[in-house]
Order: sequence, then C-alpha cells, then structure tokens
Amino acid sequence: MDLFASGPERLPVQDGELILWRAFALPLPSAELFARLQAETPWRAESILVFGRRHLQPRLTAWYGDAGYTYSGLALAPQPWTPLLQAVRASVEAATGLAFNSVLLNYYRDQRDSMGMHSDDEPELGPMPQIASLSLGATRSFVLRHKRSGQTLRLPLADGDLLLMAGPLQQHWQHGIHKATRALGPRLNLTFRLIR
Ligand SMILES: O=C(O)CCC(=O)C(=O)O
Ligand SMILES: [Mn+2]
Repeated sequence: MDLFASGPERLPVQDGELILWRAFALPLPSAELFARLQAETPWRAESILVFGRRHLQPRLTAWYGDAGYTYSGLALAPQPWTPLLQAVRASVEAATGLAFNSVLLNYYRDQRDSMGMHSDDEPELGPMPQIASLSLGATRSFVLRHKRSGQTLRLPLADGDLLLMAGPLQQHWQHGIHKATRALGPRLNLTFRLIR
C-alpha cells in the first residue's frame, strides 16, 4: 500500500458535491504523464462563440471519446481513445466508481491562458453531470461562483489532484480558471465526462 496515497475529501459546498483526491494514484508518475500528453496530443486552438462573435480560446484543447459533443457552439469531432488515456481513465473510474466515455484535455501554456466561467450543463451530460477533473503541472486556482448568491470559492488544484463535480453543482454554480498575474508554468487538465 502507498503510504502517501490519500483517500478522497468531501469539500463542504451547498447545492452540489465536490470530492477531491489530493495526489491521486495515477498509472504512471505524473511528470511522465504530463510530458507524454504535452508531446503526443494533437493540440488545437479552437474558436468559440461569445455573444455571437468568434474568438480564439485562450488555451489549447483536444477531445477524445466515443461520441460527438457540442461545447459553446463548437462541434468537436472526438479523437479515438489512446492506450495512455484509456489507462488514466481506468484509474479515474476505479477511484470514483463511475464510467466515462469521453475526455476533454485543456492545455494552459502559462499564466495568460484561462477558461471563462461556465457550467458544464449541456443536455447530453444529463441532469446531474458527474465530471472528474485531473490536474497536472502548475497549480492553478479553480474558481467556483454560486449563480444565485454570488458566493465565490477558490480551490488550488495541484499536480496529480483529481476533483469530482457531482450532484446539482452544474445547475447552481459556474466554474473557471482565471488568468494569473505571476509567471506560471504549463498546466494540463483532463475532464472525464459521460455523454448520454
Ligand atoms: O482546467 C480546469 O480545471 C477546468 C476545466 C473545465 O472546467 C472544463 O474543461 O470544462
Ligand atoms: Mn468545466
């Protein structure tokens, strides 16, 4: 048994569930996984529709899975699963007890890359999406904002952290990654989803 592997921690949050595994047990060392994903992924700078205008997303992305998916007006054709991503998916499924058929990879090249506040509430994710988010590389602050009360939570996500978002969280909260002001190295984030 790995003495440093820790069990999950349920974070106290209203109107949703957040479960965090710090230093999640991966099938290979996190630095090796980071280097392989950074080098082997066909990263794309996608454009996104914001209030009717096309902009380049301030990060690179790649989409893998069994099914198509629409994200803010952008139809992505998924790449087929790689053996590496299947191995990571298996470890995430074993820890969470959930099944996932797709994964979105986000590559934040430095502190200038970001993700706007949003909810992962597309109809094909079902009424209470369960999304497992694995972070690699630089620590970035994951920001959550309650839609009604405006309550804001900041959760630093470090290398090897796995965060499960579940329950009615996507109905009641938005989340995102803000730009940072101090210099930061690259970060990868993998969000495993089940598309119905
Ligand atoms: O990078 C992150 O931690 C968040 C990613 C995210 O929210 C998404 O892919 O929908
Ligand atoms: Mn999201």
